[in-house]
Amino acid sequence: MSNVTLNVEGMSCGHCVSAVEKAVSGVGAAAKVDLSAKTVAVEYDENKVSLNVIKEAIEDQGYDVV
Ligand SMILES: [Cu+2]
Repeated sequence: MSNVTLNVEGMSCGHCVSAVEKAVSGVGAAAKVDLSAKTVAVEYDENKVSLNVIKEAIEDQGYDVV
């Protein structure tokens, strides 16, 4: 398992949190959003999903991974 914390711009409320967490779980990873820190801690199995796919899933929801 890999753990990476991403800085994500554009998240502002609980709806954003669930959108991001749902998007990440949709590609087979787990996400924990810290709204005030603007971070998303992701945990994933690098044999199953790449970090790029996770980033794209978040960006597809309209947020910027910086
Ligand atoms: Cu929101």
